Amino acid sequence: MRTAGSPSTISNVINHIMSSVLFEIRDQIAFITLNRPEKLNAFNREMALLLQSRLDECASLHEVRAVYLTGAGKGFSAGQDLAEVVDPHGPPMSQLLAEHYNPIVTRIRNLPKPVIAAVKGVAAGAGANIALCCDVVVASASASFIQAFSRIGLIPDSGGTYFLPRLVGWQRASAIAMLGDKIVATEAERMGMIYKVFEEDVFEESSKKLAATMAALPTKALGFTKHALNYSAVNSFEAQLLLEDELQQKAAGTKDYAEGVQAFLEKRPAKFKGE
Ligand code: T3D
Repeated sequence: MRTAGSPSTISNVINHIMSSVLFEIRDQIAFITLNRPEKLNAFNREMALLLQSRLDECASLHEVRAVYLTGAGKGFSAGQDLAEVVDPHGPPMSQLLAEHYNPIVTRIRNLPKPVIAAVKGVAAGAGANIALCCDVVVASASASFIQAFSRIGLIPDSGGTYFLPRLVGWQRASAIAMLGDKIVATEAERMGMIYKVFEEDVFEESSKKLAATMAALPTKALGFTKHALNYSAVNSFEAQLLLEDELQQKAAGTKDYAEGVQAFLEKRPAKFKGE
């Protein structure tokens, strides 16, 4: 096990515990935990910038083959810390999207590794949309998703107006975004907003098992798949076929492809290394 910024002294231990983003690498999975539980993990500037730097580490570290993003305490994240937006010393509105949320969702989409959002409790505002931009979103039975923006006179951000209609269709996205309804996990699963709901008592174990499964897959091929899916939203059919061709050539050049084919022919499970 490797813990980035491993605590070695008492003050490091305290810093680690008090950090607004916890980070640990175990069994090739980077566990990122939003850690302001007393505020339902609402984002302040520190948390937004720390999350970005942890995602950068996930991109650069070869040993990381999947990312597991979750929240500490009873919620995933309640979005922007609203106390910070009225704080005269807080970041101005002009910084919030440009320096906080847009770089976070862009990093998640551009990370060539699977990112699993494990949502327990509430995911609201930017917290909901950061979860929804992840590759696979799973939730505990008591989780919920709220496009809380209209409740305070804002519009869905953090990619919400991009991902929501693609996930659940225009009509539902339009109603959910405007009404700011609380969508419970089972309903979110039924409408395709999220991948799967796990019962409360098995949520942690099941969601981590899913992350482990993804970390053992051919990482480069998953990265290329993610790239292709990113472009499928904007490409023409012809352009998408060309992109698939280009990425398939790259996938075919990986060691994991050679291993996958060999394992099939030898009738044994493949041992992928993410290379
Ligand atoms: O200018 C901009 O804001 C641009 C940026 C936009 C991005 C956004 O994300 S905008 C959307 C911001 N988020 C919200 O509007 C959600 C606000 N929170 C809520 O509506 C409710 O807390 C929830 C529906 C999410 C959960 O309700 P509940 O009853 O389970 O929990 P609670 O009691 O309301 O919250 C628990 C504590 O967390 C509470 O603190 P306290 O009273 O115990 O000291 C509450 O104030 C705090 N908290 C929850 N959300 C936020 C928050 N504190 C600051 N900011 C929050 N967003």
